[in-house]
Amino acid sequence: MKPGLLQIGSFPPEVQSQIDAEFERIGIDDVERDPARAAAIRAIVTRSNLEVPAALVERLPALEIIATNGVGYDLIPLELAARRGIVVTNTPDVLNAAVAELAVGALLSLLRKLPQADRYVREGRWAQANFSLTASLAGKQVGIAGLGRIGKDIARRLAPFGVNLAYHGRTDQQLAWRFEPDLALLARDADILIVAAPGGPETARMVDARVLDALGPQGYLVNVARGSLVDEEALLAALRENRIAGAALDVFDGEPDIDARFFGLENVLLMPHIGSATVETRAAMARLMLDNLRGWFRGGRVLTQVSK
Ligand code: NAP
Ligand code: 8YV
Repeated sequence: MKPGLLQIGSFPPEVQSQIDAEFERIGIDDVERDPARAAAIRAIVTRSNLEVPAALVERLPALEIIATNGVGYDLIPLELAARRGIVVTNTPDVLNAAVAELAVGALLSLLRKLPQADRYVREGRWAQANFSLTASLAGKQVGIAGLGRIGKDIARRLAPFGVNLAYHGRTDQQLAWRFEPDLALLARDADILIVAAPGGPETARMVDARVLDALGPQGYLVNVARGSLVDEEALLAALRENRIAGAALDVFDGEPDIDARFFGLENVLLMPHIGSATVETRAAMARLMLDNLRGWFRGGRVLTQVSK
């Protein structure tokens, strides 16, 4: 008999057909209607940008594993899972390159104003006057908040551009790059602040008005982590008043329904949470997510368990 599975979010057809071949999908409506159906659910599959509510987990007495298609686990009730002995898996490392590529691409796009330049040409304005000068990446001071798997991949990709790198986190990793325990000081010394730390209560609003003011009018912010790490009111005000030079944002509070005030700002590059969204990377993530589920149900072993 196939194990019962509850799915949160949607997956591409090729992934969906593998899920459906190996599991009996039980819908959320069934959980609400029928406690016996709820009691047949042994696995949850989800995506890291969607919430797994604690109240839902409470209603699934036979739940053994939550497998997320993503590295972040800020929207999974980890403590409840640990108390219940529910295994939680994610998909680390296989997405580092894609997220790092997006961070570097977004940064270059922000500095060189590529969306504006594209619009300039399309609107026929080139023949009237040259496009305004933009900012170089070479020689800039770059601070990375959260130098983990993705942060290091970003740093390694940025180094050949001739930047000076420093990082912030809870621990000095004794690397060649300078460690800065105070985020505001990292921002003060940086031309570019890149955020790549996990979401959750510990990092909530760590990029606040103080940090943005420290970054200053010549400073750029790039966020490929979670919207929750940035105080969006403070960011909107800083962008509007040109107290920072610009921002490139892949993640937002309340996404996908983001604050519409961003749309009116020219100094912000907006992306719809696409850090890991390449064909190759999403396939690798889905493979790892499925291998975790298979490992659990075939032998009680998973490949990439979340441990906090
Ligand atoms: P990771 O390897 O766990 O790295 C996280 C880094 O953040 C670590 O270096 C850690 O260093 C630091 N950190 C943790 N708590 C901190 C705190 N309270 N203050 C400051 N730094 C802290 O994680 P990863 O695999 O690189 O992923 C990072 C995050 O990227 C994910 O959690 C996810 O939210 C986001 N992400 C976004 C996308 C996207 O599509 N935009 C895709 C994938 C991932 P210390 O332990 O020394 O503090
Ligand atoms: C996607 C992510 O949002 O891995 C993460 O933490 O944020 C992303 O890769 C998504 O969860 C893909 O399913």
